[in-house]
Amino acid sequence: DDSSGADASSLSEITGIDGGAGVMTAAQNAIDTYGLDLALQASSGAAMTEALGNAINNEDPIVVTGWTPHWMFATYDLKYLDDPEGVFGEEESIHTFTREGLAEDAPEANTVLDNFHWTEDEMGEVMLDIQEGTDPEEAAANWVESNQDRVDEWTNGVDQVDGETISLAYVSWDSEIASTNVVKTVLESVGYTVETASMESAFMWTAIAEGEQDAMVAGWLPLTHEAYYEDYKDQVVDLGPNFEGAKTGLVVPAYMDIDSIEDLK
Ligand code: PBE
Repeated sequence: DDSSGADASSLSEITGIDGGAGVMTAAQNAIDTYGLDLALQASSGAAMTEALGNAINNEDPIVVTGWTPHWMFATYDLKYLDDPEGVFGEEESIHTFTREGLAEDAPEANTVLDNFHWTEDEMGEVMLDIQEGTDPEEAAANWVESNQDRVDEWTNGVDQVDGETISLAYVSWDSEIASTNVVKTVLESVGYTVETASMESAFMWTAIAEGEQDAMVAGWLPLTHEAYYEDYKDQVVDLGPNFEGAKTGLVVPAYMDIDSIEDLK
């Protein structure tokens, strides 16, 4: 039987990402709620996708903490496991947050950040380019150059500035590497000097709340970053969604013999 390698019963762990990610909290909730005899293995987004690629090469069973938007759905044949208990929530939106006072201190940047909004296909182009080996800043610059109409919507009515600095915090998740670099490129095109800083999830939220960083485009709501949002919502400014239709969950290769988180029991 050559399908035995895809047998979920031989799984001992969920291949996770960084411990501060909301999808990790949800995955632990799934283990508890469904009574799964699986360990949640923390690593990083890059290590998770590497493990996924290796498993797929061998048609081995694997279950990962996944999310959309992500290039892995374009590269591999994957499926989300059904979540009848709703542990991973419903559809999510990715929100842009700034520190308090940015609208007064840097109104042009604030307008660009407020206008920034894109689709799964658009983000997907940048993500795939990076995945195929292009440097993130270069992939963002290429995308901006070939999507000038879209970028014009975000910079409409924005005056050029004279090199003022804007800092953007992000976490090195593939989706956020793409969005943060695109926003950086667009802010540079209106004259800002943009510094990006990659950090853990919790630090990203505190850096905005404490005004150490100006903005981030990586706030997943309502569920994924709920705990961070509850802690900091009075100290940050929510500019609303920059992406709608995001999702998190447990993801497996399509060749696996299961369809629901319940089948992991
Ligand atoms: N993610 C990607 C993040 C938000 C962006 C789903 C891995 C998280 O779980 O916190």
